[in-house]
Amino acid sequence: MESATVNLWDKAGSVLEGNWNGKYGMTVPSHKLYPYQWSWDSGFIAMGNSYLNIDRAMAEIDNLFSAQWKNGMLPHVVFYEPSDTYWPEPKYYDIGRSDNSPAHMLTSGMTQPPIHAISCYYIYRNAGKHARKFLDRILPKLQAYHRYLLTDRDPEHSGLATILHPWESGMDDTPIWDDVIAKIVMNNAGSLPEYKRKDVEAVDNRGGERPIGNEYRAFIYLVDLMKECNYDERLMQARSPFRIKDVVFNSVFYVANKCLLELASALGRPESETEEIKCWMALQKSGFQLFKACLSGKTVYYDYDLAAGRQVQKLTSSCIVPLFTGMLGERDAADLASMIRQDNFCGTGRCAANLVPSCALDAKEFDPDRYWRGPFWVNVNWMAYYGLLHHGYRNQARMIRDGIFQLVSEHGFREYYHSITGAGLGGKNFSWTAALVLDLLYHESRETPIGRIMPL
Ligand code: 9WN
Repeated sequence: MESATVNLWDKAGSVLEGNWNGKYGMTVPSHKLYPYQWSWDSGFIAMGNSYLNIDRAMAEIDNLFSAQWKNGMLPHVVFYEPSDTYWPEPKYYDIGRSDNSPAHMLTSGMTQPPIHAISCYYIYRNAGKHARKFLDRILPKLQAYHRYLLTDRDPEHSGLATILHPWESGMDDTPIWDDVIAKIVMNNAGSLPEYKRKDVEAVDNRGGERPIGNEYRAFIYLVDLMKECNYDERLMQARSPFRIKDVVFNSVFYVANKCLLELASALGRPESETEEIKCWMALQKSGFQLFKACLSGKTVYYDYDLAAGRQVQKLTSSCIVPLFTGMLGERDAADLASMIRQDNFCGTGRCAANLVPSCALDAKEFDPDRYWRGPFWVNVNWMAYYGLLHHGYRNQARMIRDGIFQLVSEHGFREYYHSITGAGLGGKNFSWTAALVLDLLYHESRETPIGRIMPL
């Protein structure tokens, strides 16, 4: 590696080191702002640590899964000890209302994108025999999680899991659900929950880059509704105004199933398990038709709002993420690659780097510094990178990778970046940004696990 990249490698490693919590065997996303263990963050972190410290990578996943619910649900936050810098606090979720919740731990009552089988595939490729025992105990848990997502979370048998809260997408305030949130606010005018937020104090929020007050109140309204339903899946789906088949969640899920299948075959799991995964993948593949649409003669993918019975046709970074699945035909992939090159995404020269912003530049909702409504996020661009590479768009993929390197070199390992100025925003020393930079740096010279899995 050249000295600039060695430098980045070391810096990324120290971010993960600094965020590691040895007492509980997990890594926080960023001190103060996110003081607990977050599910998909830990998935990305384990990928990064699979290059640096395989025992930590395994502990990260083991500890997260020790909080798995009895129905297979993997919670999006695991609370170890109280912190006064984040709200909702551990007890707010009151998970004892559900018979499925673990008795020994405090967790949230919802999930996040199921990235973890991909992380376990990284561990398997990078640890060899050392990971055997870990994989033997984690595979049944992964299988149970995926089964939950395609049964309890897909009563329609569509092959697509439904999310019941914006936080489950990991892209909290994306414009995709503005209409649903607006309806919640309108229908509950004057009665939305009041509380004291801590996230706005934990970051310098002068620019107002966190989700705004009404959005946050609607988020808490939805948590309260889940509690009222005692986290009963059927009841939540019958009563919730927020029921979305989300493109990013389900794209990640498809790749996770690819990895799970590889792992199950490599470890000699029973045929009933590998067959089950193959059936899921076939169903998922046909399910993706629900997302497919045509925009000016080109294929694009949109979320589907189950409650409204229609696609949400908004141009955000989610639209191009199906490239990451590797399941698309060459024409559809070409359409998405060209969309990334267009003026309203990477093409204008208006942006600080050649990266995909979280919302199209010409959309009325575009806001370059507000959370998932315009800034650059490294994890989504990491997905675009591998998707482009898989479909043969090598130069375009390199532009994305270089854009990420440019931002972290100039502005540090931040949670997200202003898409016009490149300024770092949100949490500092952000773990998944560091973890995915490690993966991209490694990919410079050698094949990475995800690079191997994509051709499947
Ligand atoms: C709510 C931890 C998490 C990420 C999400 C990101 C943000 C939480 C919040 O932080 O969500 O889960 O309080 O804003 O949107 O993707 O996992 O980094």
